[in-house]
Amino acid sequence: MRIVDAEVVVTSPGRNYVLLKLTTSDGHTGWGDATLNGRELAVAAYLSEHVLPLLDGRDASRITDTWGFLYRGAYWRRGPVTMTAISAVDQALWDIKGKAAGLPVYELLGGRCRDGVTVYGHASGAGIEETVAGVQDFLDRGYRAVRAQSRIPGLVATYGIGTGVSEVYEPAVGAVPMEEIWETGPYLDFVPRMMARIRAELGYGFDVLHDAHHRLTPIQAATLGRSLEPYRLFWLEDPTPAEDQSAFRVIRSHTITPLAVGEVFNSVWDCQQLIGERLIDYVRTSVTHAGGITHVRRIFDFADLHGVQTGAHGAGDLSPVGIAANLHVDMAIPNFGIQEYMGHVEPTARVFDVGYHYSEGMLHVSDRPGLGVDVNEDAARAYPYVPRQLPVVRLRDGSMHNW
Ligand code: EZ4
Ligand code: CO
Repeated sequence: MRIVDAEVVVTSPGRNYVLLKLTTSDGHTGWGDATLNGRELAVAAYLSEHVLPLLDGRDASRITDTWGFLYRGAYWRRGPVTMTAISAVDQALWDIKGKAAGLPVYELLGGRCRDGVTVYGHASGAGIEETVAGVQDFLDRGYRAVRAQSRIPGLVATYGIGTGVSEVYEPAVGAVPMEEIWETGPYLDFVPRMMARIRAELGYGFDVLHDAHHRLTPIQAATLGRSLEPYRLFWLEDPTPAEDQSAFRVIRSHTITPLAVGEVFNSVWDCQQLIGERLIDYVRTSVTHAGGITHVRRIFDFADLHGVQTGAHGAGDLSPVGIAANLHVDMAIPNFGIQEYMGHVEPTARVFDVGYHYSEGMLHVSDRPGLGVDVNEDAARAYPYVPRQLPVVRLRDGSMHNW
């Protein structure tokens, strides 16, 4: 089973997605997600200029060997662009292996450990009342875990807030990013009041999550974590910029609020200390950005050895192919915690034939062979790439901060 064709597909049905399609000599096709939000074309070029020429004629059944060939063979290791590109090849090869075997990928990973993948939804609002209503709306739709984000009074824009109730935020179209102003004081005052209202009005019979999106210092994060303890969060996500791993010793020594980190990580080396020292409770690496199923499985096994559970990134900037790849891993690992699920904007369904479905707080993978997501290439061509930028953040005095 040789790779005889490889193609990069860039499409923008509401958001930009980069996909890799591999075809084998015996007629199987495999799809991989190569989407890196805001830096899409770098991965597309890495693949088409540096990876695709190496794949021609390779044995498609040798997934781990191909992973090592691309990782070690580049000499320049790690980094989001490299690891997203390797991931796309890895996903496509797992998709092919499943199709060749006539089995869904989770069967090849050891079979199902659970009935479905518990997901959390994204509630947001222009203030506390709207956010409480947004959480209630998710509970009404069967979710048992909801992330709550609200606009902060006094701040013009806040991370995670769409234009209407629980509408997901979308990156701005154009070559120049939007600039937002951030103030930590009002945020630290607001979030505990929001969580108090959520618990007072909706009770403790569901899980609530929150994403601080890298905005705090370690001691501010410790302060927030401690003030949220009465509301028993499922997790506080990304309280500080995640590359500073020892910062989490400070946070951890002050609060019992569970911590989740890692959507921006692309290898096990990014979270070696966080997991090895048990400084976090959930690791958020995704198949798409952390080297594919082959590498994410190793991260999640390493986490399991240290009592850390998984909570893979699943925002709308991951294509349905990448989400499906995460779901197959989620089904097959013992230390699954939760899966992020934002869904996709409407035109996405015209490009992707998505095998998984949502029901009663869970996503269910399909039993189609492989990853179970197909791509309509004619439809994909109808949505050409649109430059989009994630926002950037400054403090009141004009200095740069973290979005
Ligand atoms: O900001 O995926 O927890 N989810 C998140 C996401 C990220 C985007 C960045 O591309 O933090 O909303
Ligand atoms: Co996040």
